[in-house]
Amino acid sequence: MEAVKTIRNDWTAEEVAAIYHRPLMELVYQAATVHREWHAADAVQVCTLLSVKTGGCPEDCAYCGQAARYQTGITVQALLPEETVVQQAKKARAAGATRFCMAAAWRKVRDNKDFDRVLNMVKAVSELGLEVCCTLGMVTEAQAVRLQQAGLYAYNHNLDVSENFYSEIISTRTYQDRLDTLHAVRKAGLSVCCGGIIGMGETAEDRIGLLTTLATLPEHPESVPVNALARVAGTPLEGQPKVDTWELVRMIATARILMPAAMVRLSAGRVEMTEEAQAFCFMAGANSIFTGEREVLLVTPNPSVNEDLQLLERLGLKPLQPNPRALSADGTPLN
Ligand code: SAM
Ligand code: DTB
Ligand code: SF4
Repeated sequence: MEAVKTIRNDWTAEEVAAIYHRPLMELVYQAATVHREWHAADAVQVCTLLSVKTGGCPEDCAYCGQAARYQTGITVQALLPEETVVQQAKKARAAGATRFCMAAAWRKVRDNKDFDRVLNMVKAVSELGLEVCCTLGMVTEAQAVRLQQAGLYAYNHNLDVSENFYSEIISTRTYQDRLDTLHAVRKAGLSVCCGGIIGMGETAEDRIGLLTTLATLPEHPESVPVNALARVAGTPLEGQPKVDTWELVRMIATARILMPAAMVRLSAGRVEMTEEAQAFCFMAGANSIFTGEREVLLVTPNPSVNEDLQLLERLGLKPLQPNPRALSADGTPLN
């Protein structure tokens, strides 16, 4: 790795493979070095996730506990009232969160009353000084602009896997659909949150393919969630083996080296990880986690906020301070 602070969008799959396959200790050392050049390596952004509409989703994502077609036993929940969401956001802020992500089990955003309600939620939560993120499925540019004007900071839409492996996991929307949504989000001036999942039976080549696609987008996502599959009983992927820690560390370290300015989020799967494994992920360049008093992500378990804050303290890490751009969230464009 050269020490100069340059962002590259022209990574080749060969270069990415060479990084990904480096001897693990060397890879982590290099990623940790990049992390220190670009970020305060002792700061971890604490994000809180809230499912504002749960289950009953028409899509067939093979990993997902919220797809209506799989018998996963979750409680389906219609779109929450705005007051409930604001209460949760206040609690999250009091517990140290600086980013609040609202997720809906929708295929796509529709221009209806529910979307109007989400826009009101975005406005109210952004007024609390939180970075507001939404993940609502596919969006058009016009919808993304409305979200941005309501005070949305970021939009999450994952590529999930490599283009080659994609059809093994989802058939109800295409890879191009996902890229189109990312393009719309970017054009609307929103911060882009886009990453993927490991542990679904993909090869190292697939992981390298996903990382290459992310790192060669015209602009890197500002936020890259790296999820370890949360295995949900009733989904086609319920029987997958648990993700190997070193594979997760490799994925995080490579993402950190390729996209040095991004926040790399250690997302799903932490509940099955030891503290040592999580510490290695932070060393490899992860600088954000999801936590909250509800101890769930969307429909799967997550560590408690107290455990998490204690872990950060033991490791000498501290929750990242609020983002001043989010504090002044009044619908003005980023930058
Ligand atoms: N329905 C919207 C969509 O699919 O874009 C938004 C919510 S969806 C839950 C957001 C992302 O969470 C997915 O793209 C996937 O990467 C991740 N995710 C969902 N279920 C997961 C699981 N069981 N394990 C790991 N990641 C998961
Ligand atoms: C992302 O990449 N990870 C978060 C967020 N985006 C929405 C969600 C993870 C979901 C984990 C499984 C569940 O609880 O449903
Ligand atoms: Fe629906 Fe999103 Fe789950 Fe896919 S990941 S089934 S789109 S909620």
